Amino acid sequence: MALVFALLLAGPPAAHAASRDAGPCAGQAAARHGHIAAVLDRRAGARRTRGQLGDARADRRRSRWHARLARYYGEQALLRPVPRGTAITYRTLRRSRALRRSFLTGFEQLTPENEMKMERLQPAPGVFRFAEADRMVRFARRYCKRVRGHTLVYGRQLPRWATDGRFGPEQLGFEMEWHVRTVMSRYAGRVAEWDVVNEAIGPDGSYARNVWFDALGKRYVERAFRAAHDADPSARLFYNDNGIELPDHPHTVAVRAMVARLRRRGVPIHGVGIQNHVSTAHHASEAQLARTIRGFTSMGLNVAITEMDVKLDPPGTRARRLERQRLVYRAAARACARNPRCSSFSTWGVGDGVSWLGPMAGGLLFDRGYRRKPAYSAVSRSLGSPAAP
Ligand code: 9MR
Repeated sequence: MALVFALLLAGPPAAHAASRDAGPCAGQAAARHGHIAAVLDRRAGARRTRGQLGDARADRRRSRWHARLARYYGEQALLRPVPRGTAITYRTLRRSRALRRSFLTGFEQLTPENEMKMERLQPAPGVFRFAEADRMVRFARRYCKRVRGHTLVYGRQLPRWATDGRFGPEQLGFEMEWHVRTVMSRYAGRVAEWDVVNEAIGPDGSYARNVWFDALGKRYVERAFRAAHDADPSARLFYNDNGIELPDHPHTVAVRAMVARLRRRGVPIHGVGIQNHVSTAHHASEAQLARTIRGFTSMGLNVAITEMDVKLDPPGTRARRLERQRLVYRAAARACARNPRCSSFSTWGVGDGVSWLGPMAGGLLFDRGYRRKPAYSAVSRSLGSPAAP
């Protein structure tokens, strides 16, 4: 307990502080935190001198206070080295009280699953619809949860006007930058981290064909990042991709080469999101994922695990498959937690009933009835537990 308290007071090591900030209520909570700690320190000091309270008891007392304060502000991130995140859709957030409860108690970060994609935010040229995204951001901030913005430039989930050929390459480039600027300016100061470009590279390592690449070539990636940084210079800007868990896979190698080139060119990119959609039969080991993460962090980038799910593959009883799933999740959480530049760990949905893979895939941390599965505590423990209440 004394050790936990000492660590809390000392705060995270410098590298962690750079990549793992404490979230939307950090200032407020930290001020209160500091004040209470000082009062308790004085009291404990006085008591100690009078010989009424031993060090261990004083520490236990202060630890309890810290935990209560953190709960009071919903600011688990202050105590938790790596925040846990999840994707949520607006529809389920509104409809399901069980989902809200699991989210509020089980996660520190929210990613709107579809509500910040271009087809939703800009259904007609110049016509922006922010209502649902706004409500999700407000909801998250009310409970001191961070928001990961997802995603500004993506080859899918595009409005018809962007793909029907009515705009030539030059106009499309302008529209892309205008979209990035408009969305980022709206959420500046409220959404600290964005997937600026999503899935620009294909499984064979070449650039994915999409409307942006076809119109602008590979330079569209750089243009998107520069526009994003202009609109909100304080935001952390990520490139996010699927299928890049294995360090030597052609896809991963190509993404590494792309972000290295962007860095050399002085493009403002701060991190890489590893989606990590895997299954109990096909997944990276802890050592492999750790090597992939290092491949990016050694360039000075942060990494986030952004969309993890672990589909339950046959064979075996449900219990056996859940155990295999627990180990896959634990390996990924450990690989992230052991690298100080791995800044968050997200699943793509709260519970199996709302997964994009359908209710039978069973890939998330909560089951269809929002009960915690074995993988839940493995992830939480691996990411670093908050002080016990
Ligand atoms: O979960 C999203 C699902 O509801 C959408 O129908 C789908 C459309 O492509 O996109 C899903 O989210 C994707 C994410 O935006 C990017 N990485 C892959 C995710 C799963 O397909």
